[in-house]
Amino acid sequence: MTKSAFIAIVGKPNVGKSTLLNALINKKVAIVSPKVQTTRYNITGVLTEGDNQFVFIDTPGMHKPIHQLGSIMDKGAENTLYDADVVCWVVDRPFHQSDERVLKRIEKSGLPVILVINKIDKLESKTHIDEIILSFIHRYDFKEVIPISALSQTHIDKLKEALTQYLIEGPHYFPDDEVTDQNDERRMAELIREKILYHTEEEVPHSVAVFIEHLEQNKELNTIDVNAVIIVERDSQKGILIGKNGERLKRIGTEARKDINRILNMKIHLTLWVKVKENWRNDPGSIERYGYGE
Ligand SMILES: Nc1nc2c(ncn2[C@@H]2O[C@H](COP(=O)(O)OP(=O)(O)OP(=O)(O)O)[C@@H](O)[C@H]2O)c(=O)[nH]1
Ligand SMILES: [Mg+2]
Repeated sequence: MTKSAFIAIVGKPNVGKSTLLNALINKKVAIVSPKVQTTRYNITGVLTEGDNQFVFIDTPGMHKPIHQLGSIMDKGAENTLYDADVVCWVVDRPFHQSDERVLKRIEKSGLPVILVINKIDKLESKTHIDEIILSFIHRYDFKEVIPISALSQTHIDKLKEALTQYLIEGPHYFPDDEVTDQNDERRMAELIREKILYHTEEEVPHSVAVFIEHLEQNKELNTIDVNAVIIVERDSQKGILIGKNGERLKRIGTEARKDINRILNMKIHLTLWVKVKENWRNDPGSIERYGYGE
């Protein structure tokens, strides 16, 4: 008998939700970066093991938004809670007032929740893990508390094991060989954005949108020609992104191409264009066009 479960992965920005998704399905379907608010929309990662299908939904970090984009992200994360069977609430430090936002929504959902303490590779001692556990444990009736390291893939199996009890008999919702709901263009645009997140600082990474404008098979070279557009909010940001003699943009392009080649198994010829669209994060039309709409 086939079984499946929808598992929402929620928490504050930067706690390691996307790293966890990739570790759980053992494939890179969500981009990861040291910057907050890396993930901008819900990303489905599917793991099918025989009769069991786990459908993980990675979500944008829940935060108090200051732009319309942020508001869509934050709301999108909340909405996964109303469709899920079980929740993994990922944390990486003791309870703080900023966790209230997540807690309130979890309480509203009434769902079974596993508290996932991430980044234990970074914590100095067991005392520190206990301190985090103690700060959370009385705030919700957690089904389990599981300390893990998504980065070093420690105790991922334990978490998966705990999740098997939430599988429900019924059909699989995705083909058994499918790993994500995102198409190749989306994944390419995201991998390009990931490189930008690593190579820029302060407001720039948050002001960037990436979309694929054109994609065409080049039969002679046996490659795919890809034109990607990088949107920034100001001319000064365009300058930063391009860099001296175009060096930064070139590096971003090279790294993105290598990743696309390796992860999506596509040999591409990548051309990047940088355009300015002022205040796009507050413009619903632009948000939609760049692929981050509701
Ligand atoms: N040391 C350590 N770092 C981790 C671990 N998991 C994630 N990180 C790092 O934490 C940072 C944030 O990881 P993400 O997976 O992008 O975090 P996120 O929760 O998806 O962030 P948003 O999408 O912005 O909400 C990255 O630099 C990761 O490499 C871990 O287990 N240990
Ligand atoms: Mg993320």
